[in-house]
Amino acid sequence: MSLALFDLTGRTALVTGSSRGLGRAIAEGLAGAGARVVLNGVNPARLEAAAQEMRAAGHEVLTAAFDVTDEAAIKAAFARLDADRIAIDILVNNAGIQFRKPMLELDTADWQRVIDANLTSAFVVGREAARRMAERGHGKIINIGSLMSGLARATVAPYTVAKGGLKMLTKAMAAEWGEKGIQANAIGPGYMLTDMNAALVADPDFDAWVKGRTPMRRWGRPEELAGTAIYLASDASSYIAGQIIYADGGMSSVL
Ligand code: GCO
Ligand code: CA
Repeated sequence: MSLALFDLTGRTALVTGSSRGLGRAIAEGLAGAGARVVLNGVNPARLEAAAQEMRAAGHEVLTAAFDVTDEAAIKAAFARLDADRIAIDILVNNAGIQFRKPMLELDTADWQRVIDANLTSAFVVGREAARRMAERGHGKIINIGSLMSGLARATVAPYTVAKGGLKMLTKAMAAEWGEKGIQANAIGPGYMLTDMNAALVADPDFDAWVKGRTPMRRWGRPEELAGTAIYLASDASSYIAGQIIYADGGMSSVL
């Protein structure tokens, strides 16, 4: 039965930045396919609330509160997972921030903050997960890039550069970790209806631009990433490595 290829029963997935937005939607999707999920965020209260909601829906949910820009906190979180004998089979590097300002006015500190949160975080968390996946000879890493992994828009340079970097980090992970049984791939969401984009959705001109520029003439819903996440997290993608799948309504493919 081909659908069994998508079954995540018995697997554990850590999704960074998963108390809300795309990360939460991806965690819900992976749980719906049978995975035990470890939610992550920096706000323990918001994290626990999300975990309770998912448990109420019948999912098996743990939480690991840490800041993805704090290497010591990341290492401590993995040490706790080790101590609790929780093996991470699937890592989704989703956590990230946005910061909109033209480069001529952009402080280097703000540039660095976005790069640290969106790109370096995926390397550090990815390395900690991969060290353990390599010992077991298998693992799935899914980096959440963006439409902007390949296309730039004015005023969001550090985000664009970080997302472009995530696409290449995915390929670097594939290059080094494929022989260890670890598959690294990426998802490139388009314009999604998330808190991060709330100001854009509320702007009639920007909303019109997105709808005009997107072949499917609409914003994406976070839950529309679940299927691609399940695919990349499951045996259905057993020979896929170093790829990015754009879930963007076609925006990155057309003028
Ligand atoms: C922006 C948006 C985008 C989206 C998404 C598009 O300011 O243009 O925040 O960056 O978040 O990444 O793919
Ligand atoms: Ca979000």
